Amino acid sequence: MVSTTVGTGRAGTTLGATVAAVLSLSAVPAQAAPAIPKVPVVPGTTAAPAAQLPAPDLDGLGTVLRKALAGGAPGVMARIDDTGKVSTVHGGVADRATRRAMTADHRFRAGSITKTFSAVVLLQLVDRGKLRLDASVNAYLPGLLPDQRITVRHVLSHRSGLYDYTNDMFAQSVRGFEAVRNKVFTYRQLVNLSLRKPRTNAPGAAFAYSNTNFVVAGLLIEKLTGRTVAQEYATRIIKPLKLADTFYVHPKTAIPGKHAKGYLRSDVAGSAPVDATRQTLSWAQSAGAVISSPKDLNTFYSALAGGRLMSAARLKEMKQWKKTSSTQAYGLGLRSRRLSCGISVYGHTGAVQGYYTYAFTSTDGRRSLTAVANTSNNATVLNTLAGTLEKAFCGRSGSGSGK
Ligand code: HEL
Repeated sequence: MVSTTVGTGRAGTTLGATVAAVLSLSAVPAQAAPAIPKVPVVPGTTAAPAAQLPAPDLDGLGTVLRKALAGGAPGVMARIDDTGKVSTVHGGVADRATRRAMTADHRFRAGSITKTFSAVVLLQLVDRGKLRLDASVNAYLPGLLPDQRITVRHVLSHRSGLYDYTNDMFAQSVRGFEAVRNKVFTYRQLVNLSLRKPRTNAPGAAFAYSNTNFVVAGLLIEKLTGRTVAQEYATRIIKPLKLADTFYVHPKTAIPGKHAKGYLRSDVAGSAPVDATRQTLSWAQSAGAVISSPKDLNTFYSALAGGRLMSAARLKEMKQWKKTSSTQAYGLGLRSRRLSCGISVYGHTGAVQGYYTYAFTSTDGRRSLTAVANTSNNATVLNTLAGTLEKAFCGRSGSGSGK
């Protein structure tokens, strides 16, 4: 595991050079935690500027990432951007066949982080008076949905009740993936897969995470702009923020340039993981097909939180949190998590075949973390990776897998 810090801060430190060393270091003694005042909060309400955040705990971050490697991730990478100071931690391999080392500058599939991209485009359209959040989806896409009461806001907050068709698609992880990895769907085909099943709740009545909602978002983007989702991401987000590692290549199957290969764990114990790197991701599109890098996702969420992607009024609406658990909440294409030190961060998670991602930012956007493991269908790694937020934003007082 290797960690470096560049920018205005201290020189880089090396935690260990090989995966073997990493795994043998998993019992690193916990460091003494500095006294950090706890602030009583509800999710998403603490506006702690990055300047007031505890310093990131890079050693703790390394420990969390070692646990992810021990849990079965071939490689891990994390990057913190903190008001100009960049810290990275990485370990393991980006490619199991060649043993090429993982470093924190690899591109990967960001999965549902794409949902924030789609929400940003739609909120920009609200800003321009082209879309109303409380209008029926069918007002823009006549006849699409069987319930006139489903609004744009319901869709972006996962409160529409539209069934998630991926539940059935990936009931068997490898077989389900192989069945769709080269397929090209239209948005309407995906919506129709959902509509074969009853709604999970009445419009607005409950939170029920569903990819179908953000497929509808893609349809709205294309209908309202007359352009493709790829074009809208490019002109509204990728080019203005100069995100050189961020792509939407659907239905092409390759990740351009330097990238980590992604490995899908089989449901069958003892079976080798499947190299899932190449796929159309057509089953997700505007719900999950963005390719990016830790650097770019940190830039993206910092820009979002810093108010550079939409008006203050729209950002406020994006952050109208509804609780989904005691520590988590969902806004519009945006997650909020309250950490053990009382600080809330927001961003999104991603889980597509081969890749797990956490990309979150402080409420002022000045400190951002992206952490990635090139595995999936592995709950141990997914849960372990959540500990990176604690180490990045709570510092040494952060709880979780890093201690
Ligand atoms: S699921 C999530 C995550 N989101 C949702 C979306 C995404 N990803 C998917 O819908 C893919 C589901 C299949 C992934 C696959 C695997 O692990 O590779 N799992 C199986 O096949 C299981 N049988 C809510 C976790 C999010 O964090 O928002 O990304």
